[in-house]
Order: sequence, then C-alpha cells, then structure tokens
Amino acid sequence: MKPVYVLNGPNLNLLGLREPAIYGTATLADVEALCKSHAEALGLGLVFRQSNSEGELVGWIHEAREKASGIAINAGAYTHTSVALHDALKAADLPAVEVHLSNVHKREAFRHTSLIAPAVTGVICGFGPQSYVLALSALHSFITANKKG
Ligand code: CA2
Repeated sequence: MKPVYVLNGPNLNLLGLREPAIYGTATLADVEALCKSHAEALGLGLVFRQSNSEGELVGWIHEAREKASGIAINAGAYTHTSVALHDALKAADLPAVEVHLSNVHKREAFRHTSLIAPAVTGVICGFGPQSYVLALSALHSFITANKKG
C-alpha cells in the first residue's frame, strides 16, 4: 500500500519551543515519532514533512496524488487563507484529513474559517498531538474500506 503523507504548514517547526500554553510542549519531532509509531501499528507507511512555504505544500500535495494513499494536513495559518491548498487537495482526490492541535473554534474568529475543509474528507482539532493519531486512524479506516468520502 502507498504511504500516508502527513504535511505540516507554517511555524509548526516552532512547536514545543514557543507558546506552550496554546500548543503544548511536544516538539514537531515528538509529533513525528508519535505518528511513526501509530502508523506502524496500523500497518501504514508514513511520509512526514513540514514547510513554511505555501508553494512547497502545494507541490507535496501534487506529489501525494501519485505516491500516497491519503493525506493528513495541518496547514497552520494557511488553513484560513489558502485557495491554492484548497484547489490542490480537491485535485488530489484522495482521502484527506485537516488536522489541528488546538480547538480553532475556541480561539480568534479568524481561525473559525477553513478554506481547506470543503476539500477534505473530515476535520480533527483540539486534541494536541493526539489529533494526528486520530487522523491516521481515520485515514486507515477510509483507505482500507476503499472510500474517499
Ligand atoms: O492548532 C493548530 O494546529 C493550528 O493549525 C496551528 C497554527 C494556527 O495558525 C492555526 O490557526 C491552528 C499555528 C502553528 C504555529 O505553531 C506555533 C507553535 C509554537 C509557537 C508559535 C507557533
């Protein structure tokens, strides 16, 4: 089976180093290790990446179209602004989960809108690093049932 791509957007490289009250103390490397061990338990291959560049994220979604069985994406602030990520996810036509560490609906109003939500299968937010684990489980269910949603 093709691997699942877990893509991370801008500033997520700072995880665990700043704003622990909002995002916790786990680093992105910790989140990657958690994803790797859960993916292994599910029998899924994993590609885990982070970029601060919208264009690079678009490129990775295009790559996933050919090389991945599903996508979990924490697009960071691009969630709320990016038509380009929306269009790329639509075109990828894969099971996809929008992931957030924080519960964006409890936060500033500008975080309540997601431009990518209409282009993915579902959204998971508010569970810290466990949001990624839940996203991988959801993708696994969809992929094994051969559904896109
Ligand atoms: O809750 C999430 O996962 C977010 O995607 C995180 C984004 C934010 O813009 C979204 O509204 C919700 C921000 C990621 C930046 O992470 C930082 C981590 C430590 C210090 C500063 C930023």
